[in-house]
Amino acid sequence: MSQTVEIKVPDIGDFDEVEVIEVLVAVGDTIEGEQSLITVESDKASMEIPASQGGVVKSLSVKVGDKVKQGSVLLQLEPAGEGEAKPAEDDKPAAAPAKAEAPAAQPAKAEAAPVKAEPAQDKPATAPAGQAARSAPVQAAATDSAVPVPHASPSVRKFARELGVDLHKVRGTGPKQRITQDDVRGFVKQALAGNAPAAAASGSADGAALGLLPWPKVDFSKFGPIETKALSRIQKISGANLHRNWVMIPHVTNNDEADITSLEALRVQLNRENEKSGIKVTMLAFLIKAVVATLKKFPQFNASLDSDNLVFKQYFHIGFAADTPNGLVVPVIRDADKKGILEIAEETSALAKKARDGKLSPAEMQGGCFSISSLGGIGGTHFTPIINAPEVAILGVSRSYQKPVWDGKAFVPQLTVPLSLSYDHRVIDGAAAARFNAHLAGLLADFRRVML
Ligand code: CAO
Repeated sequence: MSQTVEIKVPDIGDFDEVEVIEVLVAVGDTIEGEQSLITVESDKASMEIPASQGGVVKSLSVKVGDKVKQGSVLLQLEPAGEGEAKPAEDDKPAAAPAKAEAPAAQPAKAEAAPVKAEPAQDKPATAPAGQAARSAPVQAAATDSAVPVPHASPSVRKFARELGVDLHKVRGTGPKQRITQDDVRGFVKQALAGNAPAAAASGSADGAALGLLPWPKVDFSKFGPIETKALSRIQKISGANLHRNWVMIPHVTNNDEADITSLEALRVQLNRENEKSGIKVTMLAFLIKAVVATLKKFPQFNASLDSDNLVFKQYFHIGFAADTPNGLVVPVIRDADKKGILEIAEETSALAKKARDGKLSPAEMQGGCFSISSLGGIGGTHFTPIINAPEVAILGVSRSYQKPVWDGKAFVPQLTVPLSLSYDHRVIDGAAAARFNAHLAGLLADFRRVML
C-alpha cells in the first residue's frame, strides 16, 4: 500500500509566522520536486515554498489566510515511485523533512534557502530588504526600479515574464490587489483582442501605467527624523477608489450658497422639542431630504453611466461621507425618499457610529445613488468633493456662516451654507449643475417646498 509523507514548511529564516496568500496545488495534482506549493507573505517579503520531492498530493493541510511557520504541515504527498515513501530519517528534526529531502546539492540555508522571496508590494520600495535578504534571496527587480512593484508572487512574475507582460499594466484581483495568473491570462486575452486594458481602470493607475514620470523616491531621513506608518486597510481601499474616480471622471464643481436661517431655527426648535427622544436632528438630515427632492426634479443626477447608456435609478439611496479614525467610509441611507427627517437623523447617527467603530457591513455601504460630504461640523468655505463612481455627482457642504445681506435698507445677518456640487461632465452640463444647486439652495431656504 502506498505510504504518504508530510511536507512541511522548511526553515524560512528569521520569520516566525507568515500568512499563506496562495495555494498553488490541489488534491490529486501530480507535482515535481522543487515545484512551488504555496506562497506566503510576511510584512517584508513574499516567498514560495517549493516541494522537496515529487509525487501526488493526497491532502492539503493549509488554505489561504492560514498562518504557518517552520515545521507546519502543508500537505500529505504520495511520493513518486515505489519505495521512496519514507519521510526524512536523517539527522534533521521532525520539522525539517521538506528541507532534508531537498536536493543533496543544496547548501546552507542562507545562500540557497528553499524559498523564493520578493519584497511585499505595499512596503516602501526604498525599505531595505533586511531580514528577507538574510534568509532568502530577494530578487533585485523590486529595489532597483524607481517604479512601485506590482503585488504578485514569484511564480506569477515568472509567468508574466515568459509572456512578455508588464505587470504594472495588469489589474490585480487577488487579496490586497495581488495579481494572479488568471489576471495575467486575462490581460493577454484582452491585448490579443485589441483592447489594451485602460490603465486607470486598474485601480493602480501608477505613473508607469499612465505613461507618466515615476513617483519621486526621496530618502526623507536624509533631511531630518521620520517615522513610517503603513496605510490602514480603509485608506488603501478608499485611496484606490478616489484615485480611479479622480482620473477617470471629468470633474467640474459648481459652488453656490443657501440661506438656512429659518431651517436652522427649525432644527434648533425640533431638537428642543425632541430632547427626551435622544434623537439629534443635524443639518445632514435636512440636506439628504432636500437632495432627494432635487434629484426627483433633475433625474440625470440620479443616474450612472454604463458604456453608451445612462441608467436612471428610480430609487433614492443617499451616501454620506463619514470620517473615522481609520479613514473615509460612505454609509448609505436607503430609500431616503420614504423616510422622515427624524428617521434619517437617527439612521445617519447610527451609521456614523458604526462607521467610527469599524462595524459597517459591506451592504451598508452599497447601492448609493448620490453622496453628500459634509465638512460643516469641521470648517472650510468651499471644496471639491470627488465623485463616488458609478455615481455622477456629489454634494460638498462647508461650514455655515453669518453673511451680511442688504435688504434695501440695512445689512441683515443671513445664516448661509456653502454648497459645492461636483458633477461628471460627461453626463451633466454646467447649466444643469447650476440649476440643481440653485434649486437645492431654494429648498433649503424654504424647506416647505420639499413637499411640493
Ligand atoms: N455648518 C455649521 N455647523 C455645522 C454644519 C454646517 N454645515 N453641519 C454640522 N454642523 C454642526 C452640527 O450642528 C454640530 O454642532 P453641535 O454639536 O453644536 O450641535 C457639529 O457641527 C457636529 O456635527 P456632526 O459632525 O456631529 O454631525 P453632522 O450630521 O453634521 O455630520 C458626519 C455627521 C458623519 C457627516 C460627520 O461626523 C463627518 O464624519 N463629517 C466628515 C465627512 C468627511 O470627512 N468628508 C470629507 C470626505 S472627502 O475627504
